[in-house]
Parts: sequence; C-alpha cells; structure tokens
Amino acid sequence: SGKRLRVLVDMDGVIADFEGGFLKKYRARYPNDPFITLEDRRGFWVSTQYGQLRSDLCEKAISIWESKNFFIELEPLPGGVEAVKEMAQMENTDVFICTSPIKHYHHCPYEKYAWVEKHLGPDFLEQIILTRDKTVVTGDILIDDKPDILGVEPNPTWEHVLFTACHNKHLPPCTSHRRLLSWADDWRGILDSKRG
Ligand code: BVP
Repeated sequence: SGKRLRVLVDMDGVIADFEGGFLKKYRARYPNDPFITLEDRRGFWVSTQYGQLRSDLCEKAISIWESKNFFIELEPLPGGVEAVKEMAQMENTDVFICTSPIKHYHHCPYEKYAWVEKHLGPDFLEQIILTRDKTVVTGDILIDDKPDILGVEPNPTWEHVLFTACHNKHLPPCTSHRRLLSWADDWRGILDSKRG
C-alpha cells in the first residue's frame, strides 16, 4: 500500500548472456586451448575456473571480456528483456538495471549503455546504475545470479533473489535466498510478495 516497489535487475547472467558470449568468443580466439562447457561451470568467476584448468588460461579468459564489442554483442537471455519491459510498465513499480562494470573501463561501461539502449530502448538509459558495490544501492529486490553480494553496507535494503545460472545451479539450496529459475519462473509472484 502506498509505497512504490523498487526492483534492481542485474545484467550479466540475468538479462545478457555473459557465459554463452564468453564461451563462443573464447573458443573462436583460442581454438587449440581447452575450455569449460556451460554444464561444467562452477563458481561465479569464469577466470578462476579457467585458471584452475591451466594457469595461463586465466589471462586468456580475461582477454575475452576486455575486448571491444564483447559486452555489446551479448545475446539477451530468454524472456529477460520482455520481463524487464513488462515490470517497468507495472503500476507502482520502478525498475533499475544494476550492474558492475569490469575495471578495464575502455569498452565495458559504454557498451553496457549501448546494450540497454539497443534492447530496452533509449528511455531505459535513465534506469542504469553502474556500481561495483550493490550493497549501497537501496531497493526492495535485487535479481542477481551472483551468490554472494557483498560490499561496505552490511545490511542492504534489498532482498537478493538468486537468478539461476550455469555456475550456481548446483549450489545446495540456500535458505537465505529465494530463487528465480529463469524468466519463465514466477517473477510476478516474487514482486507481489514484496508489495505493501
Ligand atoms: O562485468 C561483469 C563481468 C565481470 O564482473 C562483472 C560482474 O558483474 P555483476 O554481474 O555482478 O553485475 N566478470 C569478471 C570476471 C573476472 C574478472 Br578477473 C569473471 O570471471 N566473471 C565476470 O562476470
């Protein structure tokens, strides 16, 4: 009642296919090196798992997302763009895209804006929050595929809803997170559960 609902939606792994885009470009650039299938991905950090596979592969993995056109060319994940657009049209609902840019800033921040403009439209450029610390952003819900979202604020205002991704789907059911299995799952119900 009364108050508007503020939903924060992560980008990579939630509406943009970072893992699929990475694997495709990694295999094209390093065809003679081993790779990790999406089925075998474990842990949020792609670079860490590639470094465990063979130490030189950590920097080769990093070279992929530091390249020009990596972020802008990511494909939308199924249903994500449609869900975010529908959410933004709902009464008493504010939607923000809350995403952490990589520290190699030459292409990523620009391309994240360009991706939002391309897939969500120019009006959505008003809704972008680029931050390396999501705990200082206030909201009711944060839909994000990263299992541990930490920062300087020990008690973030949002409830973290864990969005299922190849790297987190095998994690034991965690009582501290509700999950969204995909955009075909009941995201409307999760939003409604937070309304006054
Ligand atoms: O910009 C993305 C990609 C990058 O971290 C950011 C995650 O943002 P959120 O999804 O949390 O908003 N990234 C970087 C590395 C390794 C860096 Br070294 C990685 O393995 N995976 C990854 O997503």
